Amino acid sequence: MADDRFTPATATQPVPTQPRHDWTLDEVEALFALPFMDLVYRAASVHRHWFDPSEVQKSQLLSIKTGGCAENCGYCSQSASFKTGLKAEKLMDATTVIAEAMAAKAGGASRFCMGAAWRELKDRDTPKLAAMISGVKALGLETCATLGMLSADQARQLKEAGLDYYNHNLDTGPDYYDQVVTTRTYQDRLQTLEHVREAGMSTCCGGIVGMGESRRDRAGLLHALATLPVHPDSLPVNALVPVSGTPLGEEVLKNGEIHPIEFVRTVAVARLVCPKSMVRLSAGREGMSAEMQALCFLAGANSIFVGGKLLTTPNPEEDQDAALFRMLDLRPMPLSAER
Ligand code: SAM
Ligand code: DTB
Ligand code: SF4
Repeated sequence: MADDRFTPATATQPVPTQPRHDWTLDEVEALFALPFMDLVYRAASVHRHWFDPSEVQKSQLLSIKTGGCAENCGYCSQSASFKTGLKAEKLMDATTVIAEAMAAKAGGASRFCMGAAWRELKDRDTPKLAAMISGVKALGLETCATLGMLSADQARQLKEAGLDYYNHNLDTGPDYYDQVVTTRTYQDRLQTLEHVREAGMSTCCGGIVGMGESRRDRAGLLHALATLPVHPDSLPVNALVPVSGTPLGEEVLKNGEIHPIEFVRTVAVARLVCPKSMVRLSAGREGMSAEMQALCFLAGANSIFVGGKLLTTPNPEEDQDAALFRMLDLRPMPLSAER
């Protein structure tokens, strides 16, 4: 009897798995335009070449300094330029931060990220940051911080204190960037990333989807990331959390959010163009169905932020994520020391 199985074209062509740095913007946009099933199939194939698809890293965030920020990022609850009703708070003590990190570890997090609403780190705050970082590192957690722009020297000091990753996002594609923020340039961001790499730290760099940008802009963001001298070790894909009072949040509240399938496409393309990066399904999970998150994990996302709060906005509660992990047979990625 003849074999009448259907063999899709994607199953007969090998999916390239090796990292590349010579992507063109058109090539990245062409990935977005693949038939959805082919795109997810390819991304899932690349994902399982480099990672165990059943493991998802749990990362916990803490806002160590909240609000009153001098930048005008049009999505952000913490910018002093917008009335969002957020109460500003000063920099936390190292002991409080370390106690929070212990609780995060007890809850199963293997990574702890400290975020401050600063345009840039000030030298006078660096010793306090160093004390926090070394205390968190001593717990055996992977350490990450996001403190705005860094000088080369500050980056070295943070590395010396035990900082593994520095998060500094490009946020969007270069052509849409001036619709998002005007107080910091794309070049400023690239320079901080260079300082982070030069200091020997891993980079965590991604952006936000659903700010009214076009698909070409989303491709522009991923193209910018995939053509960096070193791919980001960690690539957060945030879905805009619309905050009332912010210009971009108000737009989304009026015009509606990005379609979930387009978001999944973005995750899949991120996996394809930066195959070895940890792709983080970051802000915006609170509004995502379990099915949408499952598609994101299938398409290559392998990290989430856990705990009921991100920096200032809500995130799914622990029991909800525990149920999600059970439902999808996912395991939390162990601490690197336990791997
Ligand atoms: N102030 C530092 C900076 O921006 O460099 C660090 C903190 S900032 C909150 C870190 C990142 O969170 C931003 O670059 C942005 O990508 C993301 N983010 C902030 N507000 C968001 C929102 N409402 N929705 C989605 N992502 C958001
Ligand atoms: C990133 O790209 N996403 C996280 C982390 N880096 C610091 C932050 C998301 C913040 C979401 C908005 C808020 O809670 O204020
Ligand atoms: Fe400040 Fe960061 Fe918010 Fe921009 S994203 S306003 S830099 S806290």
